[in-house]
Amino acid sequence: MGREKILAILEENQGRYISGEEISACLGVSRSAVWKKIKNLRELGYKITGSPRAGYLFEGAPDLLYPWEIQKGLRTRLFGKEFFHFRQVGSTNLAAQDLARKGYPEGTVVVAEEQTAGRGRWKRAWFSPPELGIWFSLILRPPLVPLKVPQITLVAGVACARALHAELGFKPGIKWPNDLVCDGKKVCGILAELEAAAEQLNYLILGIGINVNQVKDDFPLELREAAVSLRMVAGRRLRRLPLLRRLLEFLEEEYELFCSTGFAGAREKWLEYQVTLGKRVRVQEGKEEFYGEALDLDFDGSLLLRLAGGETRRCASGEVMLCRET
Ligand code: BT5
Repeated sequence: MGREKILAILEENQGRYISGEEISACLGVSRSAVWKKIKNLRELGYKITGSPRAGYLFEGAPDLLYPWEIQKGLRTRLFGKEFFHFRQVGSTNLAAQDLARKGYPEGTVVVAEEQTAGRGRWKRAWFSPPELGIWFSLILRPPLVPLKVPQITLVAGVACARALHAELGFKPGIKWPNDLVCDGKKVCGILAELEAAAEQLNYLILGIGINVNQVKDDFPLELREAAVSLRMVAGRRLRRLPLLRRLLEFLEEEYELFCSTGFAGAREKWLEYQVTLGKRVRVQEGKEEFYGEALDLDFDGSLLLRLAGGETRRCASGEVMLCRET
């Protein structure tokens, strides 16, 4: 007996008691099999009250990112069809890498309620406390040369911004290349890691971390000024399940568009959400640091800057800090 079937019956009867007999008749299994399933669902966090006379009362599902919950009503062709869920993992990017090496297909998703060693770029740490954010990675196998990977991360930034905008009604900003910010504070980070041999891309892991339900005190001191959660912006607690569904839908749409028609479409949308251009910025590229004005996003995804001396400089990777306007 599948978990989905008993859940479907319980959900259909949400808010009213349904007897164990009725469930067992519907499913064609014994009452003790039903009882075991119910026990298992409760352990997974589902609220199901039992009464010896009346039967079972389904009162709600937990806001956990279980595959069978995400997949319910998920309108994607590929993304999220293979779906791994962890209560706790070191890094979803590393778990996804393992799966990619084992041959798991494009669109495979790894999600964790908590990461104990969440990673940012350049070996920085990503703070990923239990059940308060969406920490996930996607396996991609794009037909592209490794050189185009920075464009995919920009495309992912656009997809996330559009998904949050559509689902929550407010518009996050994109800071080059692909941090999402609200009121100047970081709400989402994206980390792309790839394995390539010569000019051939084997796979790309796209890791995305979104702060959803933290309140200010949930952030460690060193992040309190620079980080924010969607809840802090929206002013209410949010359900993560519909958000993750939306993210996967927008990611698939933008990714397919990018693979079939190139970067131009995403670039236009990036420009609609960006908060970097026209600003004075400090750029750190390796050991080099320079100041300038962010002028434009080039057609290959690089940032074009006008340096203090007047010359133009292209920045393909690096860290951009917006300077405070005085
Ligand atoms: C990023 O790096 O922004 C990429 C973050 C990617 C995280 C996802 S979660 C799922 C997947 N699995 C992983 O292990 N990682 C990916 P970067 O631009 O280097 O930013 C890192 C910096 O952001 C840190 O040095 C902190 O200053 C700050 N930071 C750390 N945790 C944060 C959080 N939860 N919210 C906002 N800022 C944070």
